[in-house]
Amino acid sequence: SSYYENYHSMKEIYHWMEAVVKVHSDLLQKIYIGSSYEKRPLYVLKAIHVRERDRTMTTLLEHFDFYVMPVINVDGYEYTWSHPSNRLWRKSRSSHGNSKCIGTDMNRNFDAHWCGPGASHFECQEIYCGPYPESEPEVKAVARFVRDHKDIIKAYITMHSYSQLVLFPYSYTMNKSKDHEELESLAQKAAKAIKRTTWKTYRPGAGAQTIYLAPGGSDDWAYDLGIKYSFTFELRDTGTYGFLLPPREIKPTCLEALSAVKEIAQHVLQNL
Ligand code: 0X9
Ligand code: ZN
Repeated sequence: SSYYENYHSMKEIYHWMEAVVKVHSDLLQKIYIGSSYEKRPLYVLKAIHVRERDRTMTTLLEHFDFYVMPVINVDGYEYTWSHPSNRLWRKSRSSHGNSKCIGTDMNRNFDAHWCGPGASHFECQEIYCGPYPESEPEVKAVARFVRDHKDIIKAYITMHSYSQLVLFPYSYTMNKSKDHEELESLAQKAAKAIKRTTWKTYRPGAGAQTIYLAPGGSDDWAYDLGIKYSFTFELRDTGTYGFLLPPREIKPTCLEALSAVKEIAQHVLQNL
């Protein structure tokens, strides 16, 4: 089975990034945006507009560059491989002060109502917000990259698992954002695109109203920075395998996620 039908170690992912930018040097660039707590490099891939076979992709790539960061939590991800009994490790691998527990929840560490209700100040919790906003070098690197490009970034999408949801701001408050209606209808369109692609059902909704209050997330932070089209995809499945999705489901999950990304990009293009 192919590369895209399996999970890979960090080492393999680094080699893959190196290889794809080499093979597709005319359409891909690898951008170094910083390093992790354990000093691993953090990369963003930039897809440059070129002629494509797929008609909608061609149109979209004519108008937009796509920046993709395959892995933000490089240390945590590596740890799930080197310590297989911790396959479900969520947090970073940083240690602050003299705490007996390791790791900060990166999706509670952005500067968006940081550490309000739905996050924890306690280091041993899975939703530990860290000692201060952007305390994690990985979060700081992403925030800096997005901040530095905020005038050219038209949409921000962060991929998580699991639950099959298309979420939009806010997650830090139950209140609706000022773009609630537009984002809700766009999330609905994205979910419909997924349905057409693989027949899977994804539910659209504002984060706090749909799942739970969760401050310090990258989507809310990007939205408040002025990036209106900000989404979190919670990918497959709905609980049968949960975080341990079988490799055979990776490819269809990518296909349906891509169809949702295209739907969002087309909407952005119509509303430039
Ligand atoms: O809780 C989270 O960070 C996300 N769910 S997960 O199970 N993948 O951890 C949901 C994120 C929704 N958006 C924000 N909380 N901002
Ligand atoms: Zn997540």
